[in-house]
Amino acid sequence: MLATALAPLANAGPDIDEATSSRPDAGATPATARQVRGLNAVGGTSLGRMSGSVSAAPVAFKAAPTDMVDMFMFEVTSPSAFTAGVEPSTPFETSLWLFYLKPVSGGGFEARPVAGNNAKFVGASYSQVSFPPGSTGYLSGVYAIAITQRGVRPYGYDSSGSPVELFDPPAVDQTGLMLPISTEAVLRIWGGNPTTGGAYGVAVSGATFIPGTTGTGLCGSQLAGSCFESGVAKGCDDVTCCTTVCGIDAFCCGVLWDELCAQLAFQNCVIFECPDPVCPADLNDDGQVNGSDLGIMLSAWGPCS
Ligand SMILES: [Ca+2]
Ligand SMILES: [Ca+2]
Repeated sequence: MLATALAPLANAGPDIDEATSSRPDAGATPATARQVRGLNAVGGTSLGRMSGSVSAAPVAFKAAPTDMVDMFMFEVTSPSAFTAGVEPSTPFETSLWLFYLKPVSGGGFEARPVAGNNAKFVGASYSQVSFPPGSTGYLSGVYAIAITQRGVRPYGYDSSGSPVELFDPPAVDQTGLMLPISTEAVLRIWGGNPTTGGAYGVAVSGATFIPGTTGTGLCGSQLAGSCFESGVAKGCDDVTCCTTVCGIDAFCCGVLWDELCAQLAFQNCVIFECPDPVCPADLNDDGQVNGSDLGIMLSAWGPCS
């Protein structure tokens, strides 16, 4: 009994939900995906479960569809050990889509197809995806999973800009991995006509939170996270704000974008545009209420003489 009690649980890592304080819905592309990261991720905390919800939203061929796709970005530590499986209690028919993320010049990533699945077994409403058996070209690194209702599929563009399938069609019985038609193809849009939706959970093995050393020190790197939230990376996702804050405190780009850096962002990056003609807090009359006005107020702070 003791051995049983001490046995490691499968998927024993911390959970991640699609919603953050600043963004309630995981997007459908790498630029808008929920990044699985957090302060407790330093050192590579294992990822156990991803959760969220998708809704019935009949929209065909949209780069950023209404909530019929939720994408998560995370670190795969061992491609051969990686699996992601929708929980059987998820109340709608699902598909899972695994993408390799290729960095592109200028920042960001292209999502390239790896594998998809509709049904874990014949008749299953839920999906499970892994790397294609025998594939050796996939290394540890940042990957993305998208969950959709079944029937929603990812597409690239052909040379004339028309949508083309990224994956082979599903088997008649919906089981097995759908493999890429071309591993060089790039996710551009999603198509489908989902009529159901609901809350889902996806159990994950062989993956971790994105480590804090990924995308280090790059102002504007989307891996760096929001300027207004503490994170595990150096820098933040807005180039202008990141440059401003790191000019004040080099720690934010040199070591870690911590809570103090997020506070500096609030103090120096949030700009309230003043309506004409009067804005009492615009002390220097430059049309904005920002840190400059706060500085003027603070420099005059104290007892009247
Ligand atoms: Ca969602
Ligand atoms: Ca979504």
